[in-house]
Amino acid sequence: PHIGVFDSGFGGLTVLSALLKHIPHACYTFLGDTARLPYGSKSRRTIAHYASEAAQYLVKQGAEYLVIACNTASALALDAIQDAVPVPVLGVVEPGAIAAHAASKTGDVLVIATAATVQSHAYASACHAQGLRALEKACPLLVPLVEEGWTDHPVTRQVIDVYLSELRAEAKAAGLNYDTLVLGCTHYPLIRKLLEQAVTPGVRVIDSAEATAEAAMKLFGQSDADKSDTAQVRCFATDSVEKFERLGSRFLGRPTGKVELVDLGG
Ligand code: DGN
Repeated sequence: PHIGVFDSGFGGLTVLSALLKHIPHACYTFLGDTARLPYGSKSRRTIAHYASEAAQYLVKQGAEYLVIACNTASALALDAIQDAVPVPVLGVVEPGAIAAHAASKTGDVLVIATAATVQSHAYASACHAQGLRALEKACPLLVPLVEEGWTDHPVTRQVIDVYLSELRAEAKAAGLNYDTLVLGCTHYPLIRKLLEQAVTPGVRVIDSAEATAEAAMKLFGQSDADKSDTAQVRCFATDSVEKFERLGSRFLGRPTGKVELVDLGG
């Protein structure tokens, strides 16, 4: 299959990395809207407009399926994107909630994400739809720390400790008996180990990138019509291709290859 993968920047390469593990024979076109990021500070209307344009571009490139590899765009604009293109569209929020449901015994989960994702309460709604209670917390300092490459750094450990101790206090006040923590941001898989070390022992960590790749495999990874041994990956960005190439390989876990510049207009 030809799978289009979209993010506001290059963080979604963690989702592409998980997709490559689960559906290794596919052809992937990744588009990062680096000229217009961050989406987190923009309105739902603008995010829907930008993300729909990007989705249409990927379909024009031949994508038969789309993965919205950005929590913010999935949380605020999934319906608009689905209306804008004629192909199946999968976001990262619902698979994260379904994986949390499978992991949690107590039915109470915690979600960490960017401020925009938390404000939308998309994870809380998706978790409620699974019969879970969810408490969400914005951890805005984690994205810049990961982009700085501080993925195994004492400052990042300290920041995580502060956020998680606040979250523990909020969960206690809300009477939650949580046993699962959902990573609701594309950047967090890079600090998964640090987060796992910082959570209360016994709490399961769910990565929505992994969960999305598993969902994608069930939805559109079964076709072996055009099975080849190696995946093809093509990356496009709307700006800053050098930064994309430089930082992107850390998120993808391998070199991104040459990133092509694209102008979406609008
Ligand atoms: N891709 C965004 C997300 O998953 O929410 C994080 C990046 C950002 O906020 N700049």
